[in-house]
Amino acid sequence: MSPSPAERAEALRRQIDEAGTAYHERDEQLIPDAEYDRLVRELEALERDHPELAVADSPTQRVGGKASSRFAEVRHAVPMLSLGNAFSDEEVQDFVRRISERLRRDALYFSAEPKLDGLAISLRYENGRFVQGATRGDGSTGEDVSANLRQIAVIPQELQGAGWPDVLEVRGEVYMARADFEAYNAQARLHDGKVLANPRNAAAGSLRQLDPKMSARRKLSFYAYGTGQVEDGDLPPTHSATLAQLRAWGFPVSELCQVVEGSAGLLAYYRDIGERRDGLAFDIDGVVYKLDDRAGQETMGFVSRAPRWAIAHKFPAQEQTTTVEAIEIQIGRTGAATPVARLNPVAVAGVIVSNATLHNADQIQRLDVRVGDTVIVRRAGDVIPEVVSVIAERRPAGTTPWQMPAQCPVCGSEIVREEGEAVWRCSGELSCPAQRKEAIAHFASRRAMDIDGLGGKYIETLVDAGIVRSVADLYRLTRDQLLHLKLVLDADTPEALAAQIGLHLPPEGSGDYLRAILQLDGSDAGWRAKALAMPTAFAWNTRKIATRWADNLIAAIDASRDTTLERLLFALGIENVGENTSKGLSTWFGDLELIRHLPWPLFKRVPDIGGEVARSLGHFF
Ligand code: 9MJ
Repeated sequence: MSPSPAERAEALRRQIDEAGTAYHERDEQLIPDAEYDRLVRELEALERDHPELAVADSPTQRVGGKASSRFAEVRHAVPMLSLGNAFSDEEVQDFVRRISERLRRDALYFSAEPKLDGLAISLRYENGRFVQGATRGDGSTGEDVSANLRQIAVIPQELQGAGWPDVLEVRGEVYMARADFEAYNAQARLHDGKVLANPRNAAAGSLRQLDPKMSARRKLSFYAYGTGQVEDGDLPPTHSATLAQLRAWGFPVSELCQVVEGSAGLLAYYRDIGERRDGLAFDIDGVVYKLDDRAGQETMGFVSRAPRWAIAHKFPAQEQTTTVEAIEIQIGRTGAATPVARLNPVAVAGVIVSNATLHNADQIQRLDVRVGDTVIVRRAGDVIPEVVSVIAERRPAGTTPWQMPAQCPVCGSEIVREEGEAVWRCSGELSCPAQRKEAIAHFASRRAMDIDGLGGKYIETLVDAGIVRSVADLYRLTRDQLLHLKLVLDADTPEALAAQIGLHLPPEGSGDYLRAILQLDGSDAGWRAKALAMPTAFAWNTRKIATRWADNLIAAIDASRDTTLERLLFALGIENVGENTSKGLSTWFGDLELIRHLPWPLFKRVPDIGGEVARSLGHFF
């Protein structure tokens, strides 16, 4: 039975409160922001449809968390509000239409700003001196974090220029730049291993450190985006001019702030910033639009917790929750064993994600990811999706910590870790089919031997069928072998394959049909080998395409015989030998035979080649 609206509202309030308290008071993230937003919206809709369910202490009526008791309380003379959210173009158009109707104006100008993902704070200046800084808290009462804010270099202690009001509260976001976050974690890994989950938690956590010295260890930044109390003095009549004034008084204001017209201008800004997002120095989770003129803002006023003249337009969530179905090992070219989480497929920012990297065994241990866990996965730009954290509250009973298997799942060789190294490796080297496939793919890649057309799936089959064991075997492939390979692999159903190789399939459902299909079962390398050897009568067009591919590939392999020493050395995939080292070796020695027979310590004579690279070369040859 589905819950009644009252029960559902109660459950939503509990979930939202739990997540909100953890987030605002313990800097802990129980669920991704997108899921939090979704729960709040569901509750809002429910309270709209059933006004009798709306209660005064509902999370829909509140802003942020309540002040925690460790710091002195600060009452905000002007409340610190939060922003309503828009998730679609239509919601942005509605926002603009509401203002247009209320103000009876067609041309509307907005200040469009990046929405930083940090911690909102208010800075109080009296007669040009910084006197107090506070967090937002519940919007009316926050925490006095002045001592920690004084550690932030970009926050002025004294205002520059002249003409500031006697009392001026400047509001903005404290955040940690991505580079500072990475640098902090790199240090933490070397020392106590206490790495921070993301830049937002890093910023929030350090502002709420009781010891300002701890706070100072983490490099925080600040952008101003508004004002609070203003007494005995005036600010310019528009938001954009106010930002310019704040900049002149010494506050950092984002260069990305821009004045645009109407919903078309807002949406164009949204797309532009969305495209630049991955390249920014800091995390943003959307953009903010604010009606530019203050008179219009005053007419629009507020609804319970947010101004009617501003809205946050969120980017599609880059994080989602899902469950871990399995943790498997992927073996790379140099044998590195990377654990990969197989996930219950989930859409993240418009792409279905079913695998996420766990980076290495240390990372798994740190996150304590287990099969069956509910996890937060993140996909940002072109990077491989990753598991960010585990939602401990949702762990089912009976799970066990994950352990690196002792043997390579592909070849059965021991998986080992060298002293002081983070990565575990399959010790099978080129006897491991996984490493062999990767080595061959690297050999054929564009910057190496540039053998165009030899994609991963062909290499996979050639290695599985035992036709190619080493890169040397590529040079023994015949046109007919490649032709058959292509025909077999490109057939995507048993029927198509059967037709291509001239096999008559018995009626579907009969035992003979099953036996015939089993012979064709793509999961068994054996059938491929069989099919490769089968004399056939092919559909003419398929054959023509396959023939052209095979001819081109044979030509590309042939052409690669005539390459440079530098490319060949790089193509061999010797550990620690990249393009630069290959170039150095090639210039220095000029001859493969010489390199092959050189006693390894002599490699150290080459500029930029150290002991480790020299040993790798010695080991390889
Ligand atoms: C952020 N987070 O970057 C506001 N914000 O304005 C910007 N937040 C805001 N503006 C009024 N750029 C309340 C919050």
